[in-house]
Amino acid sequence: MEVEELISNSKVLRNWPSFIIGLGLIWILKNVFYKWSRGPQRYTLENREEEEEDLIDLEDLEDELQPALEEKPHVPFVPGQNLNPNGAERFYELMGGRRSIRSFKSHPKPDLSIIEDCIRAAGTAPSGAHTEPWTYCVIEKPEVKQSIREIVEQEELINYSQRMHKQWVTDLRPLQTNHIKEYLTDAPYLILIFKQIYGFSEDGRRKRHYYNEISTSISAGILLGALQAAGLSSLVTTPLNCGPALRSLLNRPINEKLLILLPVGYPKDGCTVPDLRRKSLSEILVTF
Ligand code: IYR
Repeated sequence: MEVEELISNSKVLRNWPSFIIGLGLIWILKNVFYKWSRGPQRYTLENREEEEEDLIDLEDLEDELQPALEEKPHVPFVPGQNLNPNGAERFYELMGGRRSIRSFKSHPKPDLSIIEDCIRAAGTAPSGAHTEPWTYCVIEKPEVKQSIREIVEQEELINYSQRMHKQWVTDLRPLQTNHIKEYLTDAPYLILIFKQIYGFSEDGRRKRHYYNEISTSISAGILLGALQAAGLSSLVTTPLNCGPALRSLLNRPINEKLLILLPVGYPKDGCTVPDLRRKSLSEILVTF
């Protein structure tokens, strides 16, 4: 009885619908005012980054703005020689033969100089404002590969059993993958590709790295082409949740985020791959 009396006496409780509408209006007005007082949102490329930790506040000292590159006269362009009129067709044939493999043999171990040449090729990639925001870590020491495998397998077990949606695990069934990653210790080389979300200028100040993920991905694509041209096989992996642990294992700085972990080498004898087909040209090309 007392509670009912309290309710009928309380103006707030009796008029709860108007009270809630009032609160809603205040909230809407507050947001409108906040947006208006902040002025137009400046588009910074850092805003595009998905990971929250990527959002970096680089101070702009407007009166001291200098380009990161030296401002100097342009030089004549030397066009690439198209030595081979069938170059594109031959390149397609080369890349058409590329497959991701999950079974590598440890021997023979390709010469490190071949890997270096491939990474040199990857380093020719275009990048936002020519910032070249990539770091390639090449691992050949068995004990480092073993530590990487332990980190990845531990996370992948959780990924497969808890983090990945059931549909995702189901979609992967035809690829016959699981959390056991023998290739991480079998492959003679692991290349860990890091995107640098920002860099440093000579005076130690932070430097913006525009489109760092796209730039590093283009560079990684060129690496795949170079490895294929060198007769080497590779597997593009993006192990979920392993980036920070792998970065600390390799003592890489905080501005570097793992993008791709790429085992490289030769396929084991009897290595098999999923029976896949690629989209035809008409499925991927639209002309106007
Ligand atoms: N990273 C896991 C799962 C995986 C995810 C995708 I998407 C693939 O194309 C293949 C595997 C793994 O490497 O097993």
